[in-house]
Amino acid sequence: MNMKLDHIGIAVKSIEDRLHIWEDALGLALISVEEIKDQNVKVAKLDICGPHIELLEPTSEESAVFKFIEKKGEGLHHLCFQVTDIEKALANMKSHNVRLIDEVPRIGASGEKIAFIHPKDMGGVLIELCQE
Ligand code: CMX
Repeated sequence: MNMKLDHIGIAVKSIEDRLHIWEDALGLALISVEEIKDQNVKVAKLDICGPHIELLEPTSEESAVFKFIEKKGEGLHHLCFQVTDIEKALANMKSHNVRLIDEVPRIGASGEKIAFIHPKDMGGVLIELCQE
């Protein structure tokens, strides 16, 4: 299946407090900072030549990222892979008994199709699939 890394999501308590490490100390270029209301997160995108890093700051206690930080602390939250046929990719995972968080793709912030796969069936790593 045709698949490439789209982004790496990293949970942070505060983008303002953490951005300088990634931008100034590591030297990554900041692409944008935006709020994704339906996911209750603020996202800072940093360029890594192709894929990007997303710093994810929870904007409410309802946020999956807030819960994650409460339980595990800041750190790697998810990997997102770009696929050419998201429905086919989800059907393939289901046929391998992998638990889907989204049985049907939803529409992401930039209008792309996205779906999350449960970390418990992925060796503890939350996976997002996206299709432009
Ligand atoms: N990576 C690895 N494990 C994770 C995880 C993550 N990101 N999030 C939760 N887990 C683990 C928890 O540690 C917990 O494990 P234990 O049972 O061993 O304690 C288990 O999964 C269940 O977690 P929970 O805290 O009880 O939370 P829920 O079951 O309510 O929700 C999940 C977990 C993954 C289904 C939910 O977070 C979800 O639907 N995530 C997808 C959406 C999302 O993460 N959105 C934020 C990012 C949005 C963006 O990038 O735009």
